[in-house]
Amino acid sequence: MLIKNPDDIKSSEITDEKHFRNRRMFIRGVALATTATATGLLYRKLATPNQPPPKADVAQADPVSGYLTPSGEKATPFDDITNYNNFYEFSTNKGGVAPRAKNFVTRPWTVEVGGMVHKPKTFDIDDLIKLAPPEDRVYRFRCVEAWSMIIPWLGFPLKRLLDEVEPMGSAKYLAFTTLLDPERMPNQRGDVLPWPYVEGLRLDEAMHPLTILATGLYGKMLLPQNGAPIRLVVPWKYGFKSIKSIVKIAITDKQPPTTWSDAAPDEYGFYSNVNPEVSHPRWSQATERRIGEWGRRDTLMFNGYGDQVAQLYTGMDLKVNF
Ligand SMILES: Nc1nc2c(c(=O)[nH]1)N[C@H]1C(S)=C(S)[C@@H](COP(=O)(O)O)O[C@H]1N2
Ligand SMILES: [Mo]
Repeated sequence: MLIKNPDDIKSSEITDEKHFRNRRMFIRGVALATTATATGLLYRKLATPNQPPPKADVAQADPVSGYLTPSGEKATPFDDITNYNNFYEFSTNKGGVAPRAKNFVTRPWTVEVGGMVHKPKTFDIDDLIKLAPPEDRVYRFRCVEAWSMIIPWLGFPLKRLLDEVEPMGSAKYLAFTTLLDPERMPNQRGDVLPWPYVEGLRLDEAMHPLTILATGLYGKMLLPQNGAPIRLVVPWKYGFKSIKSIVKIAITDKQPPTTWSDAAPDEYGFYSNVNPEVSHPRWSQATERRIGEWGRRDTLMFNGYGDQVAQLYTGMDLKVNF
């Protein structure tokens, strides 16, 4: 994200994309040549390396075409969502995350929720999933690097977890932390970013019904590259707010630090709402490249979720609070 100049970004994206397209074509070819059952098996195989069998294996009408946004946009293919990733703990190369994260072990796993709450609690991931069974949510996803996807998440509203721990009246923010374990996340031995990765939300943003904790996609458990076993999804914000492999959520009354705004405060703000009118200092945010499509689309204010979320920012100057 920040280490490259715009020209490098272009050339590396092109290289990336070439490999990634070839691979996609290959997988498409295989999928076309096999039956629906075999395709199902392929997904099952992809979804379970070194993990227990998917518990959230919700049957879906058609894993390839059955997922649409309410406005009818088709989900990005599974293979794209699981092979074009940002997850710097494993690799800074989008095509390199999936192979490097393949053997990441996500059980046992706990999420510690504390700070300014009446009932602090450490949740075992599987208890959490039982408590808040994930449901399908097909969301637009927009990375700050100006590409986008449509992702059929399996997740539950973050509010459900907050209701369990009962935030105090004076609480205002949430601070999220990713696992810190250089043995399991090899890039944490280097210093491309300060570790662990951290993110934050205002409490009202966290309570919004569109804000979810995702535990799967395409009806299957999350693969490591997408942030297994649990990651945040805030569809009206740039992708880096969607912190992966969360181990801790602290409720506080102070705006928490966030990894990208600490690393480059002029480039990444705390709010990071998708906003076509506020450019990144090194590139425009007015358009986006939808993965799997040719050409570019206009980026929508709040990533198209303005009707639902604009009121959270009434009276705020979004050019200052970017
Ligand atoms: N812990 C952690 N979370 C992270 C990142 C990361 O490097 N580390 N990258 C972020 C960025 S920049 C994006 S765009 C999304 C990418 O999610 P995806 O690879 O599942 O599409 O994850 C976000 N969450
Ligand atoms: Mo991103």
